[in-house]
Amino acid sequence: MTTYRDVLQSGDPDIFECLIGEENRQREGLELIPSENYTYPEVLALLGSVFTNKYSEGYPGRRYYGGQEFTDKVERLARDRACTLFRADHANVQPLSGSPMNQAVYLGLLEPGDTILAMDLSHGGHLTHGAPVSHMGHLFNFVRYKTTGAQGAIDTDDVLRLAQEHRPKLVLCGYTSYPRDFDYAPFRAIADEVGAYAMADVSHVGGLIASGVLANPMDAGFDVMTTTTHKSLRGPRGGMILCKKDIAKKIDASVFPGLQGGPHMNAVAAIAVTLKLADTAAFRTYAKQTLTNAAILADTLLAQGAHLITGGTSNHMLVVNTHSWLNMDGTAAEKVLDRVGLTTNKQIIPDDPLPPLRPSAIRLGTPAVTTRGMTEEHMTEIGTVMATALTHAGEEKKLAALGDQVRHLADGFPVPGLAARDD
Ligand code: DSN
Repeated sequence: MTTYRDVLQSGDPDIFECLIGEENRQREGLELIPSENYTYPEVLALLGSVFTNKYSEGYPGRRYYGGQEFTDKVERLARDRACTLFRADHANVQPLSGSPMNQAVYLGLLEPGDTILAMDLSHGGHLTHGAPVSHMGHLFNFVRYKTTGAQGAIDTDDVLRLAQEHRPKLVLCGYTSYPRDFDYAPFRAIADEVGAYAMADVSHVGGLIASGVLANPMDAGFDVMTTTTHKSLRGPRGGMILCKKDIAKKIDASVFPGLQGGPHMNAVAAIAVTLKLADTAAFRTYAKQTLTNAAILADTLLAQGAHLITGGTSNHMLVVNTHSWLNMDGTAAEKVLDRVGLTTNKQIIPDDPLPPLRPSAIRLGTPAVTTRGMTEEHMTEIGTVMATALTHAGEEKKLAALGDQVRHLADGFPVPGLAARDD
């Protein structure tokens, strides 16, 4: 029987070759970028399903195109499952990904020029949290709070002082590179003090919150929470907005027709399945193991002399300052680790003295290797390989041996949905 892969192989051998190359890269290496994961076979199937053929502008029961019998059902299931899992009144599952998701919240709740109090980019905030190079950074007046001290704590008295001085309309918790958890209640109180909305962007930790191993901002009375669906939640690329009832209409109108046209229903169907799978004992075990693995990886690296931003981790992520540790910038470190099959990303650190394309650190995370079934002993091995590679960066023979070791380790833990090599 001819398969889609056969058709692709003969019809577009260039792209087919890239697909095979990427499959082998994922199979043979280990993914340690904290925002990446290996999704479920069911998600892969739905992303490549006929739901991609369908336009569904509008919302269930109120669409601008016919033929919505199944898409309506899919979107309702996704919304209901999201509300149950995150204890929210309302969910919008249409954002195409993380940036439009956050943009839709700002544009739906605020007026251009309004002030937003958010985490500084180099201290862990995301581009959409007001980086000057982003459109949102021009459209709104972002005021930034920073982490303090070697432990990277957030001084909420200082955040309150900034809020009283600048009177933000929205107070935002959330990060893309911060290896600690937020204490949400003080942020809710600060927002109340100045009459602002309290928003959390939990994109990195959505899966850890869904499973109950990290705190849920909705339990602290936040108005709105955003999360991407492809990081610790392990679903397709996409975004979700969870909110209280009183702002649900504003949020929905802001996503469609305010910012987007038709949602990608293949992704919405895949999000629905992801949310069902996140509400299981197996996923809660996975989330717990993700945190344990991060702690063990941190301990292993610290024992090898590594410098970790904030001194360790309380979530799924680590930031290793290779510049202060080994006088090696994050770009060079990323390349050395790529050479041995460990995929990481270069990372700026708080008030980084180095430029963004050659920053001081690398960022690591355990969601993906935990999905492959790895546990404590494997984190010890990975951390040791990593430290050995970084401290023997110029020694090609050593790096080749470490590369073999990583391939051997990866071989024992298949990527979900990816068959073993057949050559
Ligand atoms: N790219 C995501 C991350 O790596 O954290 C944020 O957009």
